[in-house]
Order: sequence, then structure tokens, then C-alpha cells
Amino acid sequence: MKQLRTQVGIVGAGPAGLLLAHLLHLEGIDSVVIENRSRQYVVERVRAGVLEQGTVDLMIGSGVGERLMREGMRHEGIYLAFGGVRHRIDMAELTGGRAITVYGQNEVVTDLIEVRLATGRPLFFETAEVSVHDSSIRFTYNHEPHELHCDFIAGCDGFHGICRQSIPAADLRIYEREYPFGWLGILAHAAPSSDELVYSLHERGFALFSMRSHAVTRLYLQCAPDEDINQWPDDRIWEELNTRLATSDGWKPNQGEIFQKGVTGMRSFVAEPMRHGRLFLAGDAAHIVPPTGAKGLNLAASDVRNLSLALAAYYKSGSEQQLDEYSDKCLRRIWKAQRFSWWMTSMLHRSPEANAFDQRRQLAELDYLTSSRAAMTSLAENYTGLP
Ligand code: RFL
Ligand code: PHB
Repeated sequence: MKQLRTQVGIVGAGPAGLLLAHLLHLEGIDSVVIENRSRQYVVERVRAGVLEQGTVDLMIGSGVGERLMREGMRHEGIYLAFGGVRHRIDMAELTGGRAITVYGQNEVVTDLIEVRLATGRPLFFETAEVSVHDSSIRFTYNHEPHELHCDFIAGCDGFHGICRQSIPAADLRIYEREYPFGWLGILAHAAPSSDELVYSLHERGFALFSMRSHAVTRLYLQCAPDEDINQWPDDRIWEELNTRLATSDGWKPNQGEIFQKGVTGMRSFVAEPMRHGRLFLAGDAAHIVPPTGAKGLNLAASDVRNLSLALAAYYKSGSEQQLDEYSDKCLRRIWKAQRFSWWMTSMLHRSPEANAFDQRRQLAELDYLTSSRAAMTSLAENYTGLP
């Protein structure tokens, strides 16, 4: 077995693992990143699009924000649509200038892989048989078994990864909720017909208008959690999107060739604590939010920021205090994002269990939200990201 040695072994080259590797590198801390998929798969996986102000600041501050500053689209507001009318929430005005930036997760990951490779520090794609142990990670690469000895292990391997699963069940508390719906998402070659996102509640369910660039529109429809994508030819998707999104002022999304389609289920999930001995969980490995609040990638970024600072403090002073505080510190922010994501999701989706009372209550909530400065400020504060 080939023997390797590093300070921090990182499992997973998603946004959490790659950003952690980069932040550690800036602190002069060595790491090895182990990913079981190919570079192409990791880059092409279509997921998040919305970065909070704090995530943008972190990327720029750590020197990986050059393309983000050039190509990212800063949005100072969002629209909530219901009853055929779009209502704008002016987030920047309500929060003293905070905004979100639309920049695809694919782009974030592309930029982070590039800076990682430029450091010359190791990043293994297409590994297999990855397993974590007290102070080592075993894996095969190019059919050769490897053992990586490390001071710490960062479990950044997403919801279905092996790191959380390696912790004895008795040592973890799990908090979980599944939703009785999912999202059907598409990418289309069509110029966005609105400068800002539109979250819409319609009798037939939720729909979301988003974008990836000046030439690509990203759209989502509420569907069944196990919806069969084959039942959705392009014409049916456009008809449903137009029904749910079009407003009485004549606004609707521009149509174009659909070049990507997928269905995703929705859940809320938290595993506590986010540490077991030398293993630290970060990002989706420890928690999942439904995508309605656009929080998943941003939580992953704030987890690894905390972890990099705690590891830096340890290597500078030998003090484990920040490492000991890591889980509690992250969880305070995570639970607020959980609450917000659950709230946005319940306000904007038609639950199969809901009755006419629930539907009227939802509309009253949206009516209140879009007419109360206090309520809009609360939304804006959470959406652009809590400190
Ligand atoms: P990831 O991205 O899942 O990366 C984990 C990596 O670990 C690898 N891996 C392993 N590697 C080695 N050995 C093993 N045994 C391994 N098992 C797994 C995986 O291949 C993968 O490369 O987790 P990470 O880094 O924590 O990042 C989390 C984000 O990806 C996720 O939270 C967001 O995509 C969620 N999300 C959104 N977040 C936002 O902040 N804003 C958004 O607008 C937003 N929209 C979304 C979303 C997620 C969506 N889906 C598909 C779930 C929209 C959608 C539709
Ligand atoms: C996206 O553009 O993919 C997106 C935007 C907002 C969300 C979720 C996903 O809440």
C-alpha cells in the first residue's frame, strides 16, 4: 500500500472540500483532496446559482473572485409573484446595500479546481474504495491502494458521502424532514426576460425563474418528489412554466432550446455534532436544506471558513479551542438557515396535504410579506445572508 502524509485529509471535491483546501493553502497548511468522481462530472453537475454577499466576499478576499467579479450578476432585489402580480423586494435598500450574486456552482467549482491545481498540492479525482479511519484515509487510485496519514480529516463528501456514515449512530443526533414535492429544473438557451429572480406561487404549484448568464435561463417547477422526467417533453414544461409564472402585466420567461433537465427531491437535515474526534464534517455532509432559500452552497462556504480558521489557530498556537467550538458555531448559523429555507419552502409550495384554508393562509402571508417593510426586511436579511 502506498503511504502518504499530510496535515488535513479532505474527502470530497465539491465546493466545501475545494474551498477548504484553498483557504488552508493560504494559511500555509498542507492538505490532500480525495474525490471519487471525475473532474468533468464535478464541474458539470448542475446545482446552485445564488451566492450570498458573504460567500462573494470570501471568494474575492481569498483571491478566487476574479472571474466572479467579471461574470457574476449582482442582484439587489428579487420578485415574489402570486395572484398574477409580481412584487419586488428591494433587498439592497432594506439591508443597507447587501445583495446576492448569480454565479453557477459549476463556475465556482471550475475556479476552485484551477487555483488548487496551480498550487501543485494534491487533488485526486476518480478514486475508489474511500474509507476513513482514526488518523488516516484509505483509497485506491489508478487501481493502487493508498493510505493517507493526516492530523485531521475534513468530511466534505456531501449528503451521500461516507464520512458522516463512519460516525457511530449513537454519537450523532439527526434532525430531518422530507417534503412531499420536488423540483423539476431546466436550463434553456434563452436570454433572461427579467433582471432578477422570480419566486412564484400558483394554484398549480411553485415555479422559479432564475438565470446563469445573459444567454441562459434557469427555471424550476414544483413536481412530485419521484416525478418521471420522461413524462415531461419540452412543450409540456414550457406550458406549465408559462401557466405558473406569467403575470398580468404580460411578463413571462423567454423560451429557447432546453439543454438540461433534472428532478431533485427536497429535504431538511441536520447531523449534530459536526465533529467526531479528528473528523470534522462540513457542507452537505452535515446538513441539507430545501433549495428554495438558496442556502446550501453558502452554508458549505461558511462551514469551511470556520474550519480553516480553527485549523489555522491550532497550527499556530497548538490551541484546540476553536476546533472545540467549531460545531456549535456552525450550527447556530445552520439552524437559522434551516428555519429560513423551511419557511420559504412552506410559503411558496402547494402541499398535497393542504386544504383551502391553508391556501388562503399562504396568500395572506405573501400579501403581508410584500406590504410590510418589517417583513420584507426580515426576508432580505436572511436571503442575502446572516452574519
Ligand atoms: P457536494 O457538492 O455534494 O460535494 C461533495 C463531493 O464529495 C464527493 N464524494 C466523495 N468523494 C470521495 N469519496 C466518497 N466516498 C465520496 N462521496 C461523495 C462527491 O462526488 C462531491 O464531489 O457537497 P458540498 O461541497 O458540501 O456543497 C454543497 C452544495 O453542492 C449544495 O449545498 C448546493 O448545491 C445546494 N443548492 C443551492 N445552494 C445555494 O447556496 N444556492 C442555490 O441557489 C442552490 N440551488 C442547490 C440548488 C442544490 C440543488 N440540488 C440539485 C440538490 C439547486 C438545486 C437544484
Ligand atoms: C438557481 O438559480 O439554480 C437557484 C436560484 C434560487 C434558488 C435555488 C436555485 O432558491
